[in-house]
Amino acid sequence: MRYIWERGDARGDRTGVGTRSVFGATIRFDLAGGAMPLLTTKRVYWKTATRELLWFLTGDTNIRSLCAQNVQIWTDWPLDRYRRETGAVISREAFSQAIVEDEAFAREWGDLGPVYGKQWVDWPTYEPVGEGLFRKGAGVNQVAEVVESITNNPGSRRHIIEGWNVAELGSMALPPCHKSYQFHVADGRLSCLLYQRSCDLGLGFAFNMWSLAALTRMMAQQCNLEPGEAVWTGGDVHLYLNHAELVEEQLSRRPSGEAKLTFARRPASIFDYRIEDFEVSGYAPQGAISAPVAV
Ligand code: THF
Repeated sequence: MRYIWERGDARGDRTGVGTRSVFGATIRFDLAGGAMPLLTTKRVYWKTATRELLWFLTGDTNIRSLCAQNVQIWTDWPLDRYRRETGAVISREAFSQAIVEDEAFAREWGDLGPVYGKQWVDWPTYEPVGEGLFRKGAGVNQVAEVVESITNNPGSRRHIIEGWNVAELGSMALPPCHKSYQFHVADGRLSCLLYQRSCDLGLGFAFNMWSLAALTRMMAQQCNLEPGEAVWTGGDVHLYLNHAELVEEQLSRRPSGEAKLTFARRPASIFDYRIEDFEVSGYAPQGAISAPVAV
């Protein structure tokens, strides 16, 4: 964070906020013994991040079920579109409430397009039915296939879950940031490498790193393997210029505590985890710091 803040390249960006950024960075974190990469120099709402991960695994791309759990991390994008297209003056709270209470409204305004969940568990396929004609084939459940391949062919170098569906990028509210997960088995341990094309180090990173580790732990549990390493690689890794307070405050703090994750049970499949299954101990972070998200 200090390196990027002091030495990163100044770059304009899509959101207009402006960033300091480095291109290409890697972090390795050993998950042995249940250790989790959970930032301690600010409080990270790991349950929110976990609810997001569980939502991806359901294949849902509508924010309605997130809003119903008061998870608002995706609300700003549909809200922005609603305001732009209708000219309505509406608070985030009122918009989120309308999404929860009004199913038709949620259908019209709450969907993000074919983002993570859709690609992870229902990547579309097409079958030729005649000269230049295609019909929709069965979707590919990449997550289920990776559980299968890790179990039956652990040595494979193709345990990949990909979010970057080139043909569908245009209909997504936002193209995937954490776009590619590759799993790896060695010595009875399961590791995972995430390639994230773009990383908001001030806000999203803590969530993305937690989710990478949580997904790796869930996969390991399902495949009867020990947790290995969570390897995170970022493309454009940046700090938004309006995160100055967050950055200065975090850099002035000392890390405290060490989070560990245990599972309350072994769910029947990778798709059956509930928030109650995640038990975190030893997490003793410093206070939360709020910062605006660039939309
Ligand atoms: N866009 C930007 N600019 N940053 C991101 O981190 C980001 N994401 C997702 C998609 N686009 C992005 C959305 N994920 C928060 C956390 C994750 C997000 C978006 C926002 C956030 O505001 N976190 C606060 C509050 C959490 C809460 O509401 O409880 C925090 O303090 O951590 C990266 O995947």
